[in-house]
Amino acid sequence: MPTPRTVLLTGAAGGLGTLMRGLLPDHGYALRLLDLRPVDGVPEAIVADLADKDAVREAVRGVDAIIHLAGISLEASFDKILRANIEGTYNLYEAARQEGVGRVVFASSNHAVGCTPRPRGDDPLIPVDTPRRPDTFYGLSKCFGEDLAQLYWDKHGLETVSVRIGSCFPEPTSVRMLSVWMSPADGARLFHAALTAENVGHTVVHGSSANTRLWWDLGSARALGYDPQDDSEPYAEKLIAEQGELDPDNPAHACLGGHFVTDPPRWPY
Ligand code: NAI
Ligand code: 15L
Repeated sequence: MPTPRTVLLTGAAGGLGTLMRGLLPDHGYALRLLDLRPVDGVPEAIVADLADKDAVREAVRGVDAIIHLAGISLEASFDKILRANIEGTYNLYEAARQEGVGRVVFASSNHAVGCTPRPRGDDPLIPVDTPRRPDTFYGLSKCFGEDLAQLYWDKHGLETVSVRIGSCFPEPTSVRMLSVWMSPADGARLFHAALTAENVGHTVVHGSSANTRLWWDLGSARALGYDPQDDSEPYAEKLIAEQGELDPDNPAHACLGGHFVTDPPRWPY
């Protein structure tokens, strides 16, 4: 696939979208932005709901690739998740197929496999082919997105890299995040690798930095050319002093998905 240059970034007004808008142009991309909400300071950004099939089709027309971040990013009622994450992602893939877009980078989540026990001691890292164990309807919608990506590759030759993102924020803010944190700069490196690697078909990767306390295997991400440069360890001493080590008897600390397993944060809208 030729190196993509014009990339549609959905969810551009959100936290990760805002970080990526700042970083991806340095990797050579011209971004077309879409979100349900206006994007601060970017009047030309497309304001559209993924439910609007015509608007979505127009938005994908002429782009080389799509980074799909838009959707509900926390737990919500099944009805809301169905509309935004399941039907919305379907609408985007269908538009991409119709318009001949060759590659999608899909923001999946650790919560697609959030009920997987976290490694302890010398346990092996969680492999990327670990069975799906969603911890929420939100995580379930990410399982759907990954399967949709597989369907569109097998049936239509539309390639996807599904990135099971850990926690991509400027800094880790919890002891759990020390294991799943992806620095924004590593996030941009991983998205760049996902956009440019050859012959990805549908590839699932874990999305994090090269953390000392890593819980999962980064092999399939590295195979795309991803070379993470960051590690959460410099934040460890302060976070552990404030919050304590993970408690082996606390169910909210037992699994990859952390507190999403026991008490997931809710989408506020
Ligand atoms: P966010 O909630 O800050 O941003 C999501 C954006 O999607 C919002 O700006 C919202 O307006 C937009 N959106 C929601 N429904 C929409 C619809 N129907 N049509 C168009 N736009 C819609 O979330 P964040 O943190 O930026 O995450 C971005 C993506 O990455 C999400 O898909 C999330 O599930 C995924 N992800 C993020 C992680 C992180 O650490 N930030 C971790 C794992 C996955
Ligand atoms: C996610 O999937 C959420 O979208 C994000 O807000 C974080 O909570 C992240 O997972 C996490 O697990 O820390």
